[in-house]
Amino acid sequence: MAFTSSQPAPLAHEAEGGWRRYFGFSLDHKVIGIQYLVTSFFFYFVGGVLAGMIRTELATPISDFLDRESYNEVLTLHGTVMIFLWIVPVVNGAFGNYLIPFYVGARDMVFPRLNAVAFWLIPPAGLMLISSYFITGAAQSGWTAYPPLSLTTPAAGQLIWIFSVILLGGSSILGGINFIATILKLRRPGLKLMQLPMYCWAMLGTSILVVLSTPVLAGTLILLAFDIVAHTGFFNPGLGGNVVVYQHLFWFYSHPAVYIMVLPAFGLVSEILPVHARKPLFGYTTMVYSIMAIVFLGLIVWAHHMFTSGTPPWMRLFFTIATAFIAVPTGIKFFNWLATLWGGKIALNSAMLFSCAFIVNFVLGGITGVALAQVPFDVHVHDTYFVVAHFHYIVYGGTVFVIFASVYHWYPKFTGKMLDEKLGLLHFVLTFIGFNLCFGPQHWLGMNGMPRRVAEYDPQFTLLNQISSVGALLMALSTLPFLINVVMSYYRGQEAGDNPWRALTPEWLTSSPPPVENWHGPAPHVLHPYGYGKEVSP
Ligand code: HEM
Ligand SMILES: [Cu+2]
Repeated sequence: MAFTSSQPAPLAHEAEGGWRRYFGFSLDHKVIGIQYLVTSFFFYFVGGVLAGMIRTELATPISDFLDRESYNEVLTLHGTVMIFLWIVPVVNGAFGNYLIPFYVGARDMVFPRLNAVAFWLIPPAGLMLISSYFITGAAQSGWTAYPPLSLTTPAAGQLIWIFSVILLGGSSILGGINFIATILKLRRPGLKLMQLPMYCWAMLGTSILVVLSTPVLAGTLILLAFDIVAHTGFFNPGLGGNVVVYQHLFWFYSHPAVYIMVLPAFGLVSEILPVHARKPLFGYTTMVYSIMAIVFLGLIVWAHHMFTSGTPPWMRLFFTIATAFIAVPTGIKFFNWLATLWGGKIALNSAMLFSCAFIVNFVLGGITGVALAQVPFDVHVHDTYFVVAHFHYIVYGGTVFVIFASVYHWYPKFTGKMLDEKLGLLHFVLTFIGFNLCFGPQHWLGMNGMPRRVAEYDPQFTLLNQISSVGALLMALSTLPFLINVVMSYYRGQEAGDNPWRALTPEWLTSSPPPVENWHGPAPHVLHPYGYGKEVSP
């Protein structure tokens, strides 16, 4: 393997395949990126239907639409699908595979076959997980699978869940290795790390987290499987095991996992804002250091999820302080984005609207996060709807908004067609209102004591739950203009041309969609990916 320059990847046979390539074992990073994108959107809709079932159940205080067991299954599937089959693959696999080779000036990822294998682990894992609901009954212990619950609920569904999550984790690790190697080793000669577009740094940081933490999850789940199948008792107090050990191991992965879901989104939004504000990305160097600080701190804050698990006082103190520290690099990035917008020639198109809404939602989710890191407050709202509100502001208000912004931004590159801006605006308005209606009231529900993960609740919580369910309905409706837009524009959309946004990053300096070898000639040497408003040529 030539590690030094833009290697001519084994692409020769790719050119002939046409649309069939998208259904087979393609080695082209762009095809794999789109395969990830479409697959994860499919699972997003599955997860959305499950969310709709949860919200329908919660529209009334009694358990009428779903019985308790089914509610637990639906809840577990919703969380698992949304995390492992939607957010993680879409922000890493889809955009990472499509964009990273362009950004480093290469013609493909460094390990194209590994790349394809990583993708092809996802559909069987996802289908297996979903089908467990219909065949054996799905897992019921939530996406966290805490023992002893995961040891006492029906074993078949739990084991299928474990197997699927391990496959998905494996996919993520293979992808992470590929991103690290590609960014570090496949840059075109002369391109320095500090000249890379910010998404590369975000993906480098994220992939370091993936490679360090995902194996811990896989190992933990293997131990859990042994406990279920062979009664080994690692986590079973009845057999001398320790449930808190499981929590430590689980959160050693799952706190970094929130950064695995949100750092790439930071990277994507850092690409989108400068283009549509016609300004350079503010504070490039501080952005890079912030990402790396988040990676480091992200690995040492996990026990803030365990303040009610009998953690000793010194541990509570350490994890509170470490968590508060994370707010610093995150705040730096937030102010950098604002400064990027400040005084810019802002085009208020769909990509920009979703990006700005991301900033707003994410700040709200960040503030409730810092609040949750304070032990007295966390002890009060732990396992209540406040937590549900907090993380949906991060994962939905943050990451999902950026995913939509990214689709509006890169669709012209993927397809050669523009998306319709009117439908985009409708999609944005419905999503923004629906999202805030759905998750805003949950802060109050949580502070007033409504526990999460239950199908029934005290009737005093009815009104706010109904508002929340109406919000969810609006969110469901909001996907209609989006879907119509994506399909219609593909056939009837306005031609995009190569570079409709007059952007400077390398994926725009080629045709739309790009040729198999990414550029017709040599890769462009982009030294100033954010040189907007200045007298520089890319
Ligand atoms: C499409 C809009 C969405 C709606 C209406 C929705 C709604 C819900 C509801 C009502 C719960 C149950 C809370 C509880 O009882 O603990 C829940 C849980 C959860 N949701 Fe969502 N959600 C949505 C999107 C997402 C997304 C995009 C993610 C991405 C990561 C996500 C991740 C989770 C997780 C991790 C849980 C916890 C599951 C568990 O406790 O095992 N949700 N969601
Ligand atoms: Cu955390």
